[in-house]
This record gives sequence, structure tokens and C-alpha cells, in this order.
Amino acid sequence: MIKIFTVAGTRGFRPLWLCEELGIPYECEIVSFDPEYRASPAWRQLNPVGKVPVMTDGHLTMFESCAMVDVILERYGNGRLQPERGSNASALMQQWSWFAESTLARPIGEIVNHRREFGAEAREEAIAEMQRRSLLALTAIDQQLSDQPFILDWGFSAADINLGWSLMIAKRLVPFDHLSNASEYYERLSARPAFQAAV
Ligand SMILES: N[C@@H](CCC(=O)N[C@@H](CS)C(=O)NCC(=O)O)C(=O)O
Repeated sequence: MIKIFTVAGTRGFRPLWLCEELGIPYECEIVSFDPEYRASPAWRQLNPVGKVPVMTDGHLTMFESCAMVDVILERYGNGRLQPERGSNASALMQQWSWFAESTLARPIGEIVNHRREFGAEAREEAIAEMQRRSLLALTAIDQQLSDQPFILDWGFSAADINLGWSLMIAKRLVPFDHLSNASEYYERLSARPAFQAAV
């Protein structure tokens, strides 16, 4: 059975939400977010850079939340929540999933890191730049949603799950209420029963 080791509010939300959408059984273990625990040899063996989440499934142990989403789909999706592999729609699902983590969540994460790690002067400039980058990514999502309810015109897919967590964290750090399509999209995603069950 799938087991997800995570901390509330972190990227472990993505695989949890997907399991809820698919209605498959899983276990969830809440671990400590304490830096000392995450630097411990036991945790580093599961995640070599000391981050969360981690997922296990039988003998498989893996890190990277969007990869977990892909593996869950491949193993347990039975074709649900993803366009046919090899199709253009599937390629775009991969595009938006990678975008969710590497283009949107990255600058948002840097806002968190700079607030935590650096002195005021370095911080303000870097945070302003990361907010600018995050807003650029949020605007791209807003434009994509101008005439469709989900990020793919194919329908609700795992790309929406990957983006959904990034928008959840953006809500706290880079308000985007002025981007009405993106804002309504987040409302739509967060109203889903599976989203709420995962929370
Ligand atoms: N790309 C990784 C990022 C993992 C990540 O940055 N996790 C955050 C929590 S959401 C974390 O552990 N941060 C602690 C740190 O970076 O020190 C993934 O998607 O799993």
C-alpha cells in the first residue's frame, strides 16, 4: 500500500489529494518538520536532501511530489485523471505539472527561504524579485484559464493537482486575487471533496 510521510500544508498534499481523487487506500504518517530531524541519517536515507514528502509503495521509496503523482497514476490510475499517454494533451499535462513545481513553486519557495535565512537588505530585494517571478507564472495560469475551467481543455487532470498545491502556497505568500481566472480556479479546486479530505 502507498504510504506518504509528510507535514501538514507541504507538498505531500499533492499525492494525498490524488489518492483521495482516485479513491485508493493509502497511509499517511505525519513526520517532524524540525530541521534536526530532517538532517538525521534516518530521514536522509529516505530523502537525501532532508525535505518532505517521501512516499513508499512496497519496496519503492521515493522523493519529489510531482513524480509521486505520476507514479500513483501509472500504478493505480487505470487511465483516470490523465489523457492518453503519448497524446498532445498528455504532453501538456506534463508541461503544466513541471511548471507547477519548477516555475511557480520555486520562486515562492525562495520567498520562504529568504525570510528564514538572510539578513534584511539581501532579503527585501530577493523577495521582490521572487514575487515578480511568481506573479509572472500566476499570470500565465490566469491566461490559460480564460475560456476553460481546468488547466487542460481535456478536463480535470493530475496537472490541476500539481498546480493546486502551488496555488495554495501562493495564496499565503503572493496574493493573486486580482487574477480572477486563477482565483476562481483555486476556489473550484479547493471546493472538491477530495481536496478537502486531503486537507
Ligand atoms: N521538489 C520537491 C521539493 C520538496 C520541498 O521543498 N519540500 C519542502 C516542504 S513543501 C521542504 O521540505 N522544505 C524544507 C527545506 O527546504 O528545508 C518536491 O516536490 O517534493
